Amino acid sequence: MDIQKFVDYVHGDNKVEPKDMMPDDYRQLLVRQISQHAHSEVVGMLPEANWISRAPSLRRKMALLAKVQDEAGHGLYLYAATETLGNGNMIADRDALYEDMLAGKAKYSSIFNYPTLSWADIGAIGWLVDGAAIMNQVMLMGNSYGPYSRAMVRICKEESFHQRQGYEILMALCRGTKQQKEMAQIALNRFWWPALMMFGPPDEHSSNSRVSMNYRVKRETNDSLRQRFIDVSVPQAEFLGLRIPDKSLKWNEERGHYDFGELPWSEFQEVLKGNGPCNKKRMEAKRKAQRENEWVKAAAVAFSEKQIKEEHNL
Ligand code: BYC
Repeated sequence: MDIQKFVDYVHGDNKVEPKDMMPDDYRQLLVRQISQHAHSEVVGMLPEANWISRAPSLRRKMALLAKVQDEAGHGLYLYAATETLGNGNMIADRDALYEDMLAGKAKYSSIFNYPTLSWADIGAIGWLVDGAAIMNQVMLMGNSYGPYSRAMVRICKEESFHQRQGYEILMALCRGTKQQKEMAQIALNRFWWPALMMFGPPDEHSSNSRVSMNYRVKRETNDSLRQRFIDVSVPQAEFLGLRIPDKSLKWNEERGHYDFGELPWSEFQEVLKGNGPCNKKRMEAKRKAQRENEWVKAAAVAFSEKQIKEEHNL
């Protein structure tokens, strides 16, 4: 296959569809990234689900429940998009990919290995984690693979509701009692740096960026998205009356951006190795769900087989 022709095609803003010819490393890159993205959505349900039964009002509970359900839906669209890439050489089967994650062979976003210790954390997740996800996913709406790009359009619409519900939780806390505002500040202190690390390692250590940008999967680098996220988040924190926990944070008139401090990259590496605060707990919860819900899958398969037999008089 003529790789340069393919690269020119995607750089002309054309979409690649499942049955089109594509380079093997493009297919491989997409299976890796989209499946990791799907795993992030379904593991990402856990920290927030922790607070559904303890939400402070019926209204908050309904919104959180809907948000967590949305994340399951995002996982489904993304696993379905990944499956379109399977062929004789590439396994993209959802069960196999999921098993890889449970076995620690496939990654999911580092951010979901942090605990949710207070209700304010649910606000911080919506504001910062969904906010960072949107920043990345708006860029991914323009990625070259049709099914992934279309999944992103729908996901971004839902994520913007998630981001607002998180920010609104923090607005209520910041306008509440002194203790409530303190709780919001503590949540920001704990989630700020992990949220910035969602964008991935610095560009010089990003092993996949060069190929990804060449194939128009990524259209912007990790560092440029991180910078944009910081630039939009600082005034949002100021509006809440909260302080970003970074002594080096300063507006740089010349660059037209905020300067910021060094991220805790050794912590990021530890989380990726499985040594974050909740890595083990998250995988245990998913393995437990897999075991306990096995009968639901078996029942659904048995029922569909029975229906097929009846329909075809077998
Ligand atoms: N965490 O070469 P790089 C959500 C890995 S969920 C863990 O820059 P790439 C939500 C990376 O995989 C939204 N690993 O990689 C859900 C690579 O390792 P491998 C989640 C990370 O792919 C529920 C290595 O580090 N969003 O919104 O070019 C509730 C080198 O990195 C991370 C997505 O998944 C990380 N943070 O760029 C609430 C977006 N960062 O695979 C909210 C889709 C890097 O070579 N993914 N690594 O072994 C992407 O856009 C890209 O994969 C990344 C990384 C920007 C994350």
